[in-house]
Amino acid sequence: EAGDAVPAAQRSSWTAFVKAIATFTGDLSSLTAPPFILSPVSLTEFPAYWAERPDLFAAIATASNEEQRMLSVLRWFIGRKHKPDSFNQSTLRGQYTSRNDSMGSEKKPLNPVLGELFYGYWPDKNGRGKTTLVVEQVSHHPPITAYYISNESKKISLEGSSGQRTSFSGGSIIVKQEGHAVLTIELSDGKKETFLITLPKLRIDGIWYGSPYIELTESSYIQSSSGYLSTINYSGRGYFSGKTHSFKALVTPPGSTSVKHTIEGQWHTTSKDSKGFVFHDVTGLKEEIIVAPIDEQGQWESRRLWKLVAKGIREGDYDLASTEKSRIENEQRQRRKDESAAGETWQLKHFVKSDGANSFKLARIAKLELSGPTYQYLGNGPVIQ
Ligand code: CLR
Repeated sequence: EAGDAVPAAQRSSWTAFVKAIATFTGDLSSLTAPPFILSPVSLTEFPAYWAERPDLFAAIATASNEEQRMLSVLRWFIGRKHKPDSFNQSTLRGQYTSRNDSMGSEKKPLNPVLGELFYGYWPDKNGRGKTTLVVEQVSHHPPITAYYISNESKKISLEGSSGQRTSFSGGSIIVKQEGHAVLTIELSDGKKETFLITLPKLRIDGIWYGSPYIELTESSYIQSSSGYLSTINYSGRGYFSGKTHSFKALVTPPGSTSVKHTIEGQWHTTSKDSKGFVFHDVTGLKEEIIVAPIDEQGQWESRRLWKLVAKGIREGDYDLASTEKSRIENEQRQRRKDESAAGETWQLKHFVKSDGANSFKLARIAKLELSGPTYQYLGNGPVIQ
């Protein structure tokens, strides 16, 4: 039944919202949605999903050769074999199903303002080194979020940006992701190995019932400068395995199309390699990022900026949430007006737009298509203790 998962009092507003999405093209974030579907978390926090397994991120740097490094990048991307005493999470599970885990369904995140920042870190434990995150909202129309994650002691970093183009088809929201990420490792001989990571296409299903969830579709790629390539094919219920969140990853060596490793499974739980060994298992815990206490954060830092909106959403005080949200949006509009009157433009703090030469070089190896602008980190993030 339509709106089954929607609180009775919000059904008509949900129906109106769904109708609006169906006839809308462009930036979904600007549509007003009923309260039950709102998340108190801004999109600037999402890049943290890349490193909620900081041990796996660090492990890439210590893998023994090109082939093992490709497999460890893939394992960090999809997840890792379960050990009872370790935390388990993959970038995919974090990015695409964690709101279902924590809030019961996919939700509408807060739409970041231009210049919004998110800083945090995962502490050094068991010699894995400290991992730090710097995020900046580098564009508002269209929304683009740039991020830089690094573990200096392991000489490994991830730099990328994320934007989305949305459309509506067959009752689902289709999200084409723009942008990509580049993972860089400095090897012991000082040489660099880089990995271009492209982003999958999303389909948001379950809209009609008011319980949206993400299904990944088509393929994404990880291209190493060593020549190793991982092709990850996604499918959902009713496709080749019939199970939700299914994937099949194929790893090919440099200059060859003959598949050397095949990994198959469900990215939110487990998978096996072609010999039947468990490749990953993410049914356990993750490790949340540590951020400064809200009252010590700067005025552009996400949790401080959205503090009262988030409080309103969490506590069901939607008047507070919407008054505060309007206040922030009006303040932004005024700021843009003042800037154009003064002939000025907003200055980014940690990133500059770049030509993405390195990304395009990697993309050419497997003829991958890249979309969206590329941003480069300036190396000037704060040190948070
Ligand atoms: C942002 C980049 C992350 C992965 C990711 C996960 C969920 C996506 C989000 C991205 C972009 C915004 C998104 C969201 C799911 C729902 C939300 C598409 C790609 C839209 C704007 C909200 C639609 C409202 C429904 C929930 C009804 O690495």
